[in-house]
Amino acid sequence: MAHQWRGVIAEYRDRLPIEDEPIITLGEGGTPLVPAQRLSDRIGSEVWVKMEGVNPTGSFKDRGMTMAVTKVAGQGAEMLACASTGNTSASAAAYAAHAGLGCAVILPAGKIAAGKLAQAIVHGAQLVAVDGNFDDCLRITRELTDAYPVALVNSINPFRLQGQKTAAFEVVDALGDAPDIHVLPVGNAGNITAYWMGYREYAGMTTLASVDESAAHMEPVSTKVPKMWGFQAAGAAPLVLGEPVSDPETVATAIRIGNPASWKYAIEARDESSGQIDKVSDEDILAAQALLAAEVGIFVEPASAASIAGLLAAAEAGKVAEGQKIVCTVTGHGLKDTETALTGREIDPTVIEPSLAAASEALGL
Ligand code: AN7
Repeated sequence: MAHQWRGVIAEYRDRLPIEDEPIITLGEGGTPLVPAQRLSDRIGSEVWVKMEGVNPTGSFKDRGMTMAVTKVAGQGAEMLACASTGNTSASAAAYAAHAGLGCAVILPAGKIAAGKLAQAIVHGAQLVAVDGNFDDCLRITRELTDAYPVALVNSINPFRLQGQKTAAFEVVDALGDAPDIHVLPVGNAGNITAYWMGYREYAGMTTLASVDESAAHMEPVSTKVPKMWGFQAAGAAPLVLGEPVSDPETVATAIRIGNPASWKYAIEARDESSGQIDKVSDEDILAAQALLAAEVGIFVEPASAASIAGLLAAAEAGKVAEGQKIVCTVTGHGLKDTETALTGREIDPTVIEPSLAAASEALGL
C-alpha cells in the first residue's frame, strides 16, 4: 500500500529533540536521490543528485523550518523573523502561515530572485527591504529578536540544523551506507554543518553543534562518514579566503553571503572529514546549471549548481579518484529564478499559423 511521507519530524522523531508540542509540517523531506548517469560518465564515478528543490517551498530550508517553527510555536511565539537571501524567507513565510503566526522577513533590497519574493508575499509575510547585504540583514534580525518578542528562525536557531541533518539520514537510508564524498553549495554554512552532524550521528560518532544527545546511545546505521566538499561562489568565498568578504557579489544570490554564521562548524566539518571548501566562478555555476538541466533533467537555481560546478572542476583537475560514490545536494528549484536561467537565451519563438504544415516546418521535420 502506498505510504505517504509524513515530514522529517515524524519520520525521524527518535533522532530529533521533540517533546509533545504540536508538529508544524508541510510534509517536507523524503526528496528524490537520483542517479545521474551522464554526470557519472563525465566524472568517472557514481554520481547521485539529492533533489532538495522538491521540498514544499522548493528548497532544503523546509527541513529546518519545520523544526524551528514547531519549537517556537510550542514555546508560545506569535511572530517569527528571519534574514534571508530568499529561500529561508519563503520557507519561514509558508510555515508561519501554516501555524497561524506572523512572519517578518528582512531582505537585501533588489537581490532576491522573483520566485522567492513572490512566495514571501503570497504567504503573507511582512517584508523589510534593507539597503545592505545579507550579513547586514542577519545583524539587524539578531538585534530585532533580542529587543522584541519575535522568534528568530535563521540557522543560528539550533533547531534549524537539527531538522536539516535529516537529509544526511535520507542519503544513508537510500544508499545503504554513507557515500565517499558529499558535495554541496555553501553560503551561511548551516547546511554543510547539518549534513556533517547527521552523517556523524548515523555513524555513531558524537554529534557536533547538537542540542540533542538522545541519539548518543543508538546503534550506528552507517559504517563510515563521507568527505564533505563545499563550494562557494568566487565573489562570496569567505571560507576559502579565510576572512569575511565585506561586499559579496555573485549571480547565485542565494549564497551571496560574506560572513557565514556557521563559519566555525563548516571548517570543522571540512577538517574532520578530510574534505575541502573551494570556490567556483559565476560562469562555471551557470554552465553547470545548464548542463544539469540538459543532461540530467534537473532544473536547479544557480546557487545549487555550485555543487555540480565544483565537482566538475575537481574532476577536471584530477582530484576525483575513480569509482567513488558521490552525492551532490542541489538545494533549490530552478523555477525560483527563471530570469537568470534564461539570460542570453532565445525565448521568443517564431509564432506560426495553427496548422500541421507550419508546425512541422518550424521543427525542420
Ligand atoms: C538554494 O535563504 O541563506 O550554507 O537566507 O538558498 O546553509 O546557508 C540560503 C542559502 C544553498 C546555502 N543553496 O546554504 C537564505 C540562505 C540555496 C540556498 C544555500 C542557500 P547555507
